[in-house]
Amino acid sequence: FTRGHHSVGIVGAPSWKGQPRAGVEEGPDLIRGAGLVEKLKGQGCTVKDYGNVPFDEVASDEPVHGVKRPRAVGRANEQLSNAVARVKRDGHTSVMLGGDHSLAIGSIHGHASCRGELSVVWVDAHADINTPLTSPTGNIHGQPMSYLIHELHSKIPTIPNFSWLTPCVRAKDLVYIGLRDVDPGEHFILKNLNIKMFSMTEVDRLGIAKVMEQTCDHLFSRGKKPIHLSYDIDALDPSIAPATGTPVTGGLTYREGIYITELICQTGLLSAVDMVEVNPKRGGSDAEISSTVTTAVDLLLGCFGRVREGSHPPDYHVPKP
Ligand code: EXY
Ligand code: MN
Ligand code: MN
Repeated sequence: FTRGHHSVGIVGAPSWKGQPRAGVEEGPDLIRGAGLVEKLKGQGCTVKDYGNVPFDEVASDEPVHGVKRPRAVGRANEQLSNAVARVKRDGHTSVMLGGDHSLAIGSIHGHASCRGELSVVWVDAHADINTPLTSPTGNIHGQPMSYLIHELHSKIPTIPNFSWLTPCVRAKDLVYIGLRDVDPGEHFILKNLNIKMFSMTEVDRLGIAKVMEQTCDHLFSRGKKPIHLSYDIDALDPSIAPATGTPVTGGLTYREGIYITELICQTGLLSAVDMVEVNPKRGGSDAEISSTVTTAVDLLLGCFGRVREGSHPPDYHVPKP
């Protein structure tokens, strides 16, 4: 009674080390606590929760090439890649609950290790494509796409605990939606590699329906690959999702955010989702935290068949008096 039957495997990735603000490691349990599993089952999904990845402790972790906490983030992503690969081998659509957005490195790598070439839809206020050497902050959550893109491989220095990682995404298979805070080095990379992007300007100009139409046209023009949707909650406007580490005003509305998930679901190609950067410690009140977490859950429900017009089981009939 939803669009198709979905088998979902959930992996929690409670790590904050790709950025400096504590609290984002509480994301996975908060999103579960808001009833994610029950609600997915309620809309007809089969769900297996694989629990949280038990990330290894890393003793000393001095910056390298300006990159902060490289060893912890590198090792966590190696562990996460293995966890996501297992979910994919078991035949589920993977749902990775972050944690900060550096965890997309392991999630996408693990996904690609099982499914080969992917389309990546990156919904975010930020492009997260700084190399270690263009990064203004050294925070790896602003860098994950640069480690994953083939075309940037020669620009990435050797970082400890990242030797397991090989690039697995082509620049032409990546689409951004929601951008409004892009660093100069990132902008150069996006333009130079001709990466498809729909900044908030294009969302304003075209409307979200055309943005999704053109996203699908772009991704499907060279054949259909499994889709990896990497959803940063800060893509949404801070009025709806304020509890996040790097909020940027002028973001997606709740309806635009949900529409993206409905259309991605309709492609039938969704193979993995990340939901990242929910940070309760950045919420100013319980209401702000709960609006952020509820939105994260609603976006995930949209990925797996929830439609706003409502739905009914195939055998439904109106009772006779
Ligand atoms: N572009 C900035 C940096 O590289 O540090 C800010 C990145 C924020 C990243 C958030 C997760 O999307
Ligand atoms: Mn991000
Ligand atoms: Mn972001």
